[in-house]
Amino acid sequence: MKDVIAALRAAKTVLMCLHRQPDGDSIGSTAAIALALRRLGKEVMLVTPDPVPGVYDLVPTYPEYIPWSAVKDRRFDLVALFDCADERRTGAPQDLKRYAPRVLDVDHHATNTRFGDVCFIDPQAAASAEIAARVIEQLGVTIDREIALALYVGLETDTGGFRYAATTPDSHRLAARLLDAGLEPGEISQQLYERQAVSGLRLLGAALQSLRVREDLSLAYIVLSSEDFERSGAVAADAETLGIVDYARRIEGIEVGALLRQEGPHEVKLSLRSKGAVDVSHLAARIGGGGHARAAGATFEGSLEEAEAMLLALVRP
Ligand SMILES: [Mn+2]
Repeated sequence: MKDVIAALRAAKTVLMCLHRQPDGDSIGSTAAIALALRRLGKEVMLVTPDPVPGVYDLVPTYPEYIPWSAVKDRRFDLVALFDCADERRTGAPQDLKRYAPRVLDVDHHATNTRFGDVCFIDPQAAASAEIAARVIEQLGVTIDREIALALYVGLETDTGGFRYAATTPDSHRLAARLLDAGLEPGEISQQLYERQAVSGLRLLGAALQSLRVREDLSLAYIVLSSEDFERSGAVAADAETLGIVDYARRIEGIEVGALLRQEGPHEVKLSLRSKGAVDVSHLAARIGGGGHARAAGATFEGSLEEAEAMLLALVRP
């Protein structure tokens, strides 16, 4: 942690990047650090490999994200990544070293590849936002309402509203401190969860229709094809914000829930969720993915049918 603080203190210009298909924790932890660094007079640029879903427009830095193409040949003192498990997840068109002499990698994914020059990985943290809060404190920056809001979005979404097993007393203590900074939890959940587009619910309908249950494998899975997205009018990020894969895990007697989502004619995204008995990060790692023990993912090259066969082979003991 001392090295993390030193790296951030030494940098005057910082490039911060979200991970692919950015979620609340990627956006929230990165935004909080960016705001804190600006309070210290530093220049921070925010880049994203994929569009930031509109549901996160409550995060103060929401209007600022630029694509990698807009970074061009700019050089910075530091590239800082929070919640990004490996370098490929940044979607950077060039090696990160082309943008800055040093790369900082702060994360809570146990499968983090430690690709930075300075790394701080704490798999005990329920969200990268928890680590970001510690970093901000050690930087000596007060957690004001704006920073608190960014951290809360990361913490609330990555803990599934403080329901997931990774949630600790520290998560709740941090939440309490963030609320003390003037946040209204009811208002935030309404903005995050009660502004649903009809297209998303139609996608959920298609998802539930496709649900397949394999009791022999303690597996339930959902299959979403490109046509399901076209017909519903929903986009890939909707599957994430709706927590579609969680519906598969909810079933009694099922240990592993999965979602197969077609990205293109030859690409399928696999999301895995476990109740705890199976470490799905190990399963995902076997096909080049990663994540946490109870939530992991991977990208599969092939058709939906091939992906389905792969999934069944993967969970078969
Ligand atoms: Mn996270």
